[in-house]
This record gives sequence, C-alpha cells and structure tokens, in this order.
Amino acid sequence: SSEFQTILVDTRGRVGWIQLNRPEALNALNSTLATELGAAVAAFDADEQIGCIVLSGSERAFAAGADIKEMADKTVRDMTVASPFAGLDALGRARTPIVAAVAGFALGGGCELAMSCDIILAADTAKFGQPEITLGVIPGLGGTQRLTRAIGYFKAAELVLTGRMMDAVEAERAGLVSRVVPASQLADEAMAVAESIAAKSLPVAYAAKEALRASLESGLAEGLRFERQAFAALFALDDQKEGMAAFREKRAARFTGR
Ligand code: CO8
Repeated sequence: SSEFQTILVDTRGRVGWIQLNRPEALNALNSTLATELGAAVAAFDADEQIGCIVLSGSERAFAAGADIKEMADKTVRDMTVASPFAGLDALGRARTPIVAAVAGFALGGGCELAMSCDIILAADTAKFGQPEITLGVIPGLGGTQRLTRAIGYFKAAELVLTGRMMDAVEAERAGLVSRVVPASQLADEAMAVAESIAAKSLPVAYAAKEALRASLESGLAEGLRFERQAFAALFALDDQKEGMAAFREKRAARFTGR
C-alpha cells in the first residue's frame, strides 16, 4: 500500500503479506524500514481477520542486513537511546504466527529478522549468515542468542566468528530452515503454510505460539507448567468444543475464533 516507502503490504484472505522493498540496497534495514515494518506487523497483529503474517523479500535478497551506510557514523548514544531498529521490537511482541519466506541473502540483521519469525521457509537460492564480525561489530538483533538456540552453540559460533554464509541446504540440515523449495515456488509454499495456519482458531494459534515461545525463554519445568495451564484454558473456547465435535462427526471443523 502507498502509506509505506520501504515495504509492500497486502492482505490475501486471512494472510497478511509484507514484502521488504528496498531493491537498491538488497533490502538493507534502515530506520524507515524498521519503523514501517514494525507498524505493519503491529497493524496485522491487531486485526482479528488476520491469522498469519508472511514476511518476504525479493528474489535477490530477503535482507542483506542492517543498512551499513546509515549505521557507519553512528555513536554509542545513537545506537542505544535512539536505536534505528526499535520498530522491529513489534515482531517479538506479535501474537500472530509469522512465516519468513527467504530467497537470496539473509545476512546479519536479515538473518536475525528471519529468526524473529516462527517458521523459516527457504528458496534454494537462500544464503544465511552473520557477517558482522567482518565489519568490526557483532550481531545486535538477536543473532548470538537465536542462532545458538536454533542450530546449537558450536555451529553458531563458527558462523558468528568467521562471518561465512551457509546455503539453504546447510541451513535446513542445521535446523534453521523448515523446508527448502525451488525459488519459483517459494511464494506459493509460504502462502500454503500461512493459509493452513490462518484456517485454525486464532486464539488457539496464539496459545500455541506463546507456549512455543516459552520454550525459548524458560526452563523446562516452568515451560511445562505454562503449557499445561495454557492447554487447560483452551477448554473455555467454543473452538475446542467445535474441533473435537468435528472429529467425532467426521467433518471439517468450522472455527470462529471464539
Ligand atoms: N547496507 C547498505 N547497503 C547495502 C547492504 C547493507 N547491509 N548490503 C548491500 N547493500 C547495497 C550495496 O552497497 C549496493 O549498493 P550500491 O550499488 O549503491 O553500491 C547494493 O546494495 C547491491 O549490493 P552489492 O553490489 O554488494 O551486491 P553483490 O551481489 O555484489 O553482494 C552481498 C551482495 C554479498 C550481500 C553484499 O552486498 C554484502 O556483503 N552486503 C553486506 C552484508 C552485511 O555485512 N550485512 C551485515 C550488516 S551489519 C548488521 O546487520 C548488524 C545488525 C545489528 C544491528 C543492531 C542494532 C541494535
């Protein structure tokens, strides 16, 4: 839509589609993009008609990292008090599941952006990496924490310390990527996954995501307690009664989000 300069936003049924759109900079994340992306995610997240969000880039790049040209002359104060990336916090706050559809480069902040999502689908052209160390910095949008959880300490350490890229097949084998598809099928596959999620009960999808997230943020005992309570609370929903009735009646469930 025309309200944004750096992203394209589109509603496809119950799926909110956001495409990063700074082709001149391989979708590098500048402050405008961070702010606009945050606003678009927050708006879809607040919309009950949206059951899943897809975040995509271009054929050449999902995002080639933070905008190095914008960042180069910043001070410590600039990066803390007035962080150009504050808008991206909206992704971490979103209750709605987010699918990253990655083709081409997902480097630095671009890889970290994908890891802020819930599912990463990759085109066979995708390349992931945390090259910050080659620029004299380290990952700053979650790379050292989320990559370590996703692929384990030792593989993450190698990538962060050398700055090398891994291709889609290696990223899938390592557990970062759910599935690799031919580049020409990436958008269709992302849409199919998103539609499948969006067809479920919205409050149940929120609960599933929240419980999954708890696994990243708590110890096992606390996470299990959270899951058990969240599971029990779902028995207050019409959608739980509907889902189980539909199974017994051998028909598809009709979820209402109630
Ligand atoms: N920032 C700004 N501009 C970029 C970026 C970037 N990250 N990446 C590419 N571009 C620009 C290039 O400068 C070029 O513009 P121009 O034609 O005006 O010179 C255009 O995009 C096309 O790029 P290339 O010509 O370089 O394309 P190639 O196909 O030759 O190379 C690469 C593609 C390998 C992706 C290469 O562009 C590259 O190495 N890019 C930088 C990758 C990188 O280092 N990313 C990490 C950035 S640091 C970071 O993300 C930290 C995030 C944490 C922030 C924490 C805040 C609290």
